[in-house]
Amino acid sequence: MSHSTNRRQRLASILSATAILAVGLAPISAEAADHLDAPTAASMGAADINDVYAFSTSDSARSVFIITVNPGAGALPNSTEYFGSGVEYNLTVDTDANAAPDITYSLRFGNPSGGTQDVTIWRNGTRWGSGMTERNITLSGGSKLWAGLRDDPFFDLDAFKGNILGAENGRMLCDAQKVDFFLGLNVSAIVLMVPNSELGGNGQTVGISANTKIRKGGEWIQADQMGRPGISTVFNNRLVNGDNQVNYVKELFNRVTPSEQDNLGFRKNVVDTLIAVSTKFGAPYTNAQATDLSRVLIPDILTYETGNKGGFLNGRRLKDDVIDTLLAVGANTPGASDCIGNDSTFLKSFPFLGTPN
Ligand SMILES: [Ca+2]
Ligand SMILES: [Ca+2]
Ligand SMILES: [Ca+2]
Ligand SMILES: [Ca+2]
Repeated sequence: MSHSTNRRQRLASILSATAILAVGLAPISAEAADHLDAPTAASMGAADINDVYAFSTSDSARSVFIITVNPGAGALPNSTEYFGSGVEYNLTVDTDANAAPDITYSLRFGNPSGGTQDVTIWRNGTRWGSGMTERNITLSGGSKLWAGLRDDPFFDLDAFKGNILGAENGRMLCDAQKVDFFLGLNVSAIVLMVPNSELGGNGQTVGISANTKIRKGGEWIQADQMGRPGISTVFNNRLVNGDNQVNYVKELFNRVTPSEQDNLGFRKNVVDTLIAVSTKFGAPYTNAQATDLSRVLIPDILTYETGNKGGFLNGRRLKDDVIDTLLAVGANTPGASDCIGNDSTFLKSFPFLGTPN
């Protein structure tokens, strides 16, 4: 398939999604790792976290954290190619396994001007550095920041949602279409690289989570949050919440902190989904097995051992096929796959993400 044909098909697919989003008649079929995961987040791409990554550099000396926002940046409705100037972007690190942040990196952006934006980063409330998007920013202590437009490293969740969760999008695992919805689309990305000494040294297990906040009535209100990929999308679903409740549940998930999730019933959603999906695959989990797994998945925090290059579930590398992993876990079926793999070419060095499409 030529590049231009591919491009046209992509645009056709985007246009049909646009129509769905515009009229709001059908469930959004494109919600992915955490792209477009709830109505409020989907209505403002700049505050809609798509994915969170945490991985080791090849020399195991530094750790890289990435947050992507703006699903289909500039191509899908409600998204732009810029960060929101009224949005706070936070990446939190829990260093003592109590699900409460010990380090918070916060970023804010100025209005776009000439294709770039001013960016400022704070560490635990203290201003750490500033610069411009689309270029490297050197921070004290050997850390580095980059923010700007990049290729979306995520690959598909459409078939998982259709086949497994009954999202009525007509997709089946490994079907003939193999629509990789976010192929050829961009995101706005924040890339922060820190020496492992910043996180307590090598071999430290830390918990990573991201959230966005928007300014409303003089206060910062949390608009989105995520840790591991697909947790809200996969486990807060129609199957276990019903059509009427599902959006309420997804909105609530985005507004609370990870440590509040268990008490609010989100772990029960995980247990119920694990049992329903594994039963569908003829390999049903017992209640005890599903409960054990739910204690790993909630609170929704991406655990990562510094210096460990193993990849998901240890942190998350850009190329990791996290949807296949979630499928295998959900279906209690090792090796299960949606037959869609990584579609991006990554840089070998900072800022690692592929160049924009
Ligand atoms: Ca999101
Ligand atoms: Ca903590
Ligand atoms: Ca979310
Ligand atoms: Ca896959």
